Order: sequence, then C-alpha cells, then structure tokens
Amino acid sequence: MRFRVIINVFVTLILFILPCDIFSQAGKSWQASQGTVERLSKNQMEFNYYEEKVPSYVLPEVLTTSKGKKIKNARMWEKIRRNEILELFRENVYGRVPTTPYTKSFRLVKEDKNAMGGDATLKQVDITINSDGKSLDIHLTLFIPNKSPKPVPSFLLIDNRGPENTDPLRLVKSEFWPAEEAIARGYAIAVFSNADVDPDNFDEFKNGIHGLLDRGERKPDSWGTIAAWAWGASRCLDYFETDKDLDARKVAVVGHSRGGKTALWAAAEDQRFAMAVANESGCGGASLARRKYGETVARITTAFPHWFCKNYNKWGNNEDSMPVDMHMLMALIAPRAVYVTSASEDLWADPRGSYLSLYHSLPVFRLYDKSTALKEQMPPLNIPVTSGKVAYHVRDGVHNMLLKDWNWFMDFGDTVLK
Ligand code: GTR
Repeated sequence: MRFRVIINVFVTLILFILPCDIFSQAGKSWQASQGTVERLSKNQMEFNYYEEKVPSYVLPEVLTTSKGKKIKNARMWEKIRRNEILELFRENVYGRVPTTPYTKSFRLVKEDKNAMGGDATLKQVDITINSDGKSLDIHLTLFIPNKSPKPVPSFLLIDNRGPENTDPLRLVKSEFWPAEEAIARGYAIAVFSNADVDPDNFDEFKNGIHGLLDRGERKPDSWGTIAAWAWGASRCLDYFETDKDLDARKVAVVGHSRGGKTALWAAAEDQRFAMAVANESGCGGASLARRKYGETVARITTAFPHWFCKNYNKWGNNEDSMPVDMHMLMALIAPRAVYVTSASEDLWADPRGSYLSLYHSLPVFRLYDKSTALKEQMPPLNIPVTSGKVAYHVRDGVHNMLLKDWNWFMDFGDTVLK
C-alpha cells in the first residue's frame, strides 16, 4: 500500500514537473533548465553544463582566406575559401579518403511493388565494393511511394542503431525511421547500416572499408570511421543516380548523433546531397568545439579513437588553436539545405553550441540568398525556425530521433526538396 502511494506521488511529480518545464518556457527563447544542468553536472563533474562557465572564444573567420583576403561573393567562396576549409576539415578532423581504385556494382536483391498495402515499392539493393580481390556489401533498403509522380525526393538515413528500427517487412515500426509517414508525404525513404561500411569499434582500422581500401602505414590525416560512413552514404547516392524512380538531385542525408556528425560530413564532401539533417550531432558534429560545453574534443577522441583522423587529437584541450570550428562545416553545405536539431535534456550535445554554429555559418548562406537570417537568440522549445536553406529546432526530451523530429524535417523538405 505504502509502496503504491510512493509510486503515485512519483508519477504525479514526473507528470507535473516535465510539462511545467515545457510550459514555463513556452514562447521564450530556449534555455537549459536549471534542474537538468544541476543533475548532469552532479553526474559528470569533469564536464561543463553551466552557460556562465563557457569560456570566451573567437571563431575562425569563415569569409577570410588563409592569406587574409576577404571573400566577397559566391564565386570567390567556391573558387578559394570553400576548398581551403574542406581541406582543413580533412586534415584536422575527419581525415582523407584514400585514392585506392575500386569498382562497385548494384544488385536488386528483392523488390515488392505491393509493400505497405500497395502504397509503396520496397527495393533491397546490395552495393558491392571490390578492390584487389576483396569485397564489401552495403545493404540498402528503400521504400518508394507508388502514388507520387516520379522521380521523387528522398530521405536517406545513416543508421547507427540496428535493424529493429528499419524492418523491411514493417512488422516492427520505429519512430527512428518512420517509413509509412514519409511515404504518405510523397518521399522515398532509404536506410543503410553504418556497420556495413565500417563496424563501430576500434580495431586499428582492419575491418570494414578500411580493410578494403587502406594501403600502407596510416597517416595523421588518414580517414577515420565517420569519414568512412560518409563515404558509404555517397555510394548509396551513386545507386540513387541509377534508379529512375528517384530524383538523385533531391536527396536529404539524415543521421542521429554519431550519424548526425556523419550526415554533415557526407554533405560537405559530396555536393550531390541536396540537404543534410544533423539530429543531436553534438561534439564533432554541429556544436562549436570552442565552447567546451558537454562533450569535449579530448573526451570524444579518448572514448572513440576511431571516429576521427589522428590529427584531431591535437585539438583536445587546445580547441582555440584548431584552424576550424563547426560553423565552417555548416558553411561547406551552402547553398544546399541544412537542418540542425537538439533536445532539451541532451546537454551533452550542447544545444546552444549547435544553434550558434548554424548562426555563424550564415554569412556564407547569404552569399547565395541575402535574405537568410536567424536571430542570435535560440528559438523557443518545440518551435522550428527556418530561413532560406537553414533550419533548426530544439525538441523537448532526451537524446533520440522521433517522429516529431522527422515531421519537422519533412516540413522543411517540402520547401527545399520539392
Ligand atoms: C555518445 C557520444 C556522442 C554521440 C553519441 C551517439 O556516447 O559521446 O558524441 O555520438 O554517443 O552517437 O549516440
């Protein structure tokens, strides 16, 4: 009996406190709740969650070249500065894709024109990469809406979770990859598992695509696992270019967390992607490293030594010397579309740092569309803000990618992909 009372009080408190947080912030620019800051700080004392403890910092100039020249227009950006920044990211963060020759082929393993009760066509395609007698398969799963005029725009998810989220038979459904909802809105929706390209563990780069394409000693700027996953997303896009039902010029690459970091780098490296969605991508993704809020460079390179190139280790506890910060990664995607998200409880991924990163990339988006503008203040909780080709929201709740997030991606897609 007493136990029941305690449970009831507990449930009431949860039901009361959470919405309180949502309502007390309604309409106001988002800020982390004091309760969340204190709880996380207590559990992880070595990381900063207090806004007032963020150090002052100066971001590298996105529109000034390494020789000090000011970039005045899109042509100069594309000819000089974009390439400089892309090289800086290859050299210092994600690493360089090797130039080893390979061949690829596509095989339609299964097709069901009557999937989802006739609403969609399911295609399962094996993308086989061959090099020097070895091979690797990327398994692509794809639903295409039957009732929409072809070719259709698509969302391609880099799946870092597991097959239970992406059931091709649709017996198990997951908000992480809401295939029915995408089909209903006229989008094709595709997915591949990042592990097909490179298993997510540190094995000295022996397995996955590294085992196939790496030659000789690893260099300080040899590609890490995130660059490998991004490369895999591009191989999926290669397939899209061969499928007449799909508009390969209207593909959004989507990722959550480590997948979100990957989606940004995929779109930076491969300008065929029309849009990138970085859901709660955090450190090494959208959030500004110089803020040292939540996860830091030193922590991520220790916990996940295989994700980045070796040079990235240099910037742990030395962020201010890093020749880039993540606003420059967003800028590499201009004038294509980029959607950045955060979750109110996910301070580890630094919501404010992610928003500011997008905000500070705007001078580049404005070279193409002068009217692109965001306020420096963050938008309110659960209110997406979009301008031209950039979009952002902070959703209530914890680290995850939900239907609510996807609906906002698709709303933005309706303006930039259709
Ligand atoms: C965490 C990591 C984050 C994020 C996340 C994920 O442990 O610290 O950078 O990538 O994993 O991918 O789920």
